Amino acid sequence: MLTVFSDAHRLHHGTELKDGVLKPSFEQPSRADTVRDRVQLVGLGDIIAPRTFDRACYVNAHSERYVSFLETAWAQWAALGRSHDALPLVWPVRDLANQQVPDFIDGKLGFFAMDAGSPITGTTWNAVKTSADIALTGLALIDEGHHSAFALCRPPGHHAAREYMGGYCYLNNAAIAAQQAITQGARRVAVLDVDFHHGNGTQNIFYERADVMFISLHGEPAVSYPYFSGFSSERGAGAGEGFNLNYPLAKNTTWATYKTALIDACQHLRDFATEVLVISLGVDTFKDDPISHFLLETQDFLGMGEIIASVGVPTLFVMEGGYMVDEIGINAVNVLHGFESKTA
Ligand code: SP5
Ligand code: ZN
Repeated sequence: MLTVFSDAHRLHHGTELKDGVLKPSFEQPSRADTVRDRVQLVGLGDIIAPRTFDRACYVNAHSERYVSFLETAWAQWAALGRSHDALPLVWPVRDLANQQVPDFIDGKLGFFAMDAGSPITGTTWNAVKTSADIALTGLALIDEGHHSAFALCRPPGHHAAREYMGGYCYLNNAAIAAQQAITQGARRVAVLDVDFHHGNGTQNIFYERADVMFISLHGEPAVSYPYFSGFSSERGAGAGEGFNLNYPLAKNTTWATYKTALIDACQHLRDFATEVLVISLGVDTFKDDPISHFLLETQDFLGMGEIIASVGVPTLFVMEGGYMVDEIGINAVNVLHGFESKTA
């Protein structure tokens, strides 16, 4: 399996509020480098650089004004003499939800963000754009006949919705790739999200679509970020009704329970007759992950890849979360090895 990777991810390293204190983010550059090192060590396959894509490929999954905001936010922030990470501090909740975009950067940041977990620095956009290009390059490989590819994206993407960032995510790499597959002629595409956190952004982007199915397995909203989405009652709307499936799972979920949900999800993907499968591959379901509370073991990730292979279609793996830096390389590559063991 080919891996698409770029050093440009190191241009993004920000801060986040942890227990009320601003600290270096859990989502740090060593994550992607650790996964890359593991890919190399076990000889998964060649590691290639991303191609560059037209801006229109991101505007397919996001709105024009949101992409423009991401491109220009730092310049507006820095013009005020600010040098620390740009972070929002007020949000358009419920009765404050006027849909007018403010002119001032502090208002813009709140309008286009779901939380304060996605800091913008002077070099963030460069890393974000390259991360999306990595996913699009992976999709191009699938289009050119590869049965699978690994888009080693960083920053991650699945919390980023059509018009907002959040949860360390800016552009939704998996959604951009899925939309690109549709744009290039696929009739049915699916995104299966195995990150510990609900893929609220991907759900948002495809909620009213019957041509892109979205399925997510994640920590139940009552006790898991992002708290406000991921309920099993969220099943899509309009033409998309029935094409969005959520599997919220309890705290301390182990492989036995997870596996049953995953097998069920994969049956839905086969029933849908998806032509291309995009996996939002987070490995923060690992038992020692510092911000999550599932109990998957390292060998369980092999089983995860084997079950995903049972869908039997060309599959693009897109890196999302996973914060136990020592283990994320082993766990992510185990999924890929498990997949290959059932497809070679
Ligand atoms: C892509 C991805 O995995 N994003 C995750 C974003 C999670 N952000 C909020 C984390 C809050 C964690 N607080 C838990 C404290 C545990 N001691
Ligand atoms: Zn996650």
